Amino acid sequence: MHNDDHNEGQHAVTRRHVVSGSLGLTAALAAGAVGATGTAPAGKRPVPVAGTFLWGTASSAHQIEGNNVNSDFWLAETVKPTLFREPSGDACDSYHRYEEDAALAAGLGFNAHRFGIEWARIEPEPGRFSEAELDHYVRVLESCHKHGLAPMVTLSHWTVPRWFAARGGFENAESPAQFERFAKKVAERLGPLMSAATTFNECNIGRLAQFLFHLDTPEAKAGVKAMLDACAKASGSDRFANVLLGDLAKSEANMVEAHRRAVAALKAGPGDFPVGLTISMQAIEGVGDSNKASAVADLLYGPWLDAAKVCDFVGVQTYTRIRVGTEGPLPPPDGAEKTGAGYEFYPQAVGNTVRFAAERIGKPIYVTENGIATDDDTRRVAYIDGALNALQKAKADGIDIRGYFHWSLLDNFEWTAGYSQKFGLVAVDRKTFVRTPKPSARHLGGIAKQRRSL
Ligand code: IFM
Repeated sequence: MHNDDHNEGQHAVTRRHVVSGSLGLTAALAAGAVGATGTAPAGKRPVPVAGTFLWGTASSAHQIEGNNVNSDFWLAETVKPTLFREPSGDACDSYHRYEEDAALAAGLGFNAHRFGIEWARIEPEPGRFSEAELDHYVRVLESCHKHGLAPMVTLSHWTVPRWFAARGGFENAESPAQFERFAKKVAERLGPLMSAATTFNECNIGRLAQFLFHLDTPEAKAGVKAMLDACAKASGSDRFANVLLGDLAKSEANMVEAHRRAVAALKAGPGDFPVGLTISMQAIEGVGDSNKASAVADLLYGPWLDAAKVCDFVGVQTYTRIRVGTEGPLPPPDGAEKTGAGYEFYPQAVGNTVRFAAERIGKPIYVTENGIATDDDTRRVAYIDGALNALQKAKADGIDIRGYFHWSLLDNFEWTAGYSQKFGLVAVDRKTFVRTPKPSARHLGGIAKQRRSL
């Protein structure tokens, strides 16, 4: 998310801004959890997490795996014109280095691991599932168990298979059934190995993108259209649609239905784990009398607060605050520190959002993302301390917070901003993929090791 729109004059949007910085478990699997091929061997079972506070890091498949060539985003990154600063390419090569990542996270002190599985790999053609890719994710899940990490799996973190986008994505009336088919397969093959799952990551991202990036301006619309037209042409489609940049009037009801069906599919499968929905929630602070804060909240969440009520938990994802005056959103206060993503450094925001989620949704809460883009790791440490402090206060006030996942373990592909924004606790060499923990990694990992809870 970029609030420098405000600094550049109201509603200015640069091509780079559009997607970047989006603002951007229960039950342990029972002791007899089974893998795809039978009973999971001892030492490879999901760690028991019932009553355990989860400390982890969060990531998505596309942002770390690399070479997600069958996805809509890969295409969008490589067509001309594109809004992306650079393509994702090899990303962090986590497709091959997942074991190293799990060992690293566990060694730092975490007991949980949030990551995505990639639909574009698992179902490369409509209705054709890749057993080899499902096996790959079995191995990823088993490596979590081996290292004592409870895996929390995201089914859909924005990327979709190209064929799905070419058929109109979630604007297509058949999309809920298509997503359900995928969710059923995942539940069957991977469910027994999961400690928790979520359907959509930041289900309200389309709303956030339109609102904060002012996608209704002619300039922004033209940039998005040119890129999506190029994707459509490259895939022989006349209705190529993207989750973030599509027409919400056509897609949102289908996404809500897809979510509802996916929750049911995951619950009906052989696994036994809680299912949630993650929502991008920034602290919305009203400034002055008759401010429009509550109208802005309605606009940003739409149907999703209700949609989360069918879940076992809600994933709160917070990075900053949005101040709202009588005319709408305001820029950060004069002199406010900004993060590398251009918005206000405001770690205490997550204290507000967990309270909001508790009040409006009423389900147990996991903070499934929280973090900062910065080249100055001391600011990441300060951000972590500010956020945890705010969460401790919320917990003391009775808010049911069950885990904290920091975004992100690794410096990774930050959508249209490419590799320019560093959200990682761990640096990644872009050529060798060597991982180097930053002091913040030891700081948060040390807290996770020492504390049973917040
Ligand atoms: O990188 C993103 C992630 O994909 C979704 N939430 C916000 C993060 C940081 O911008």
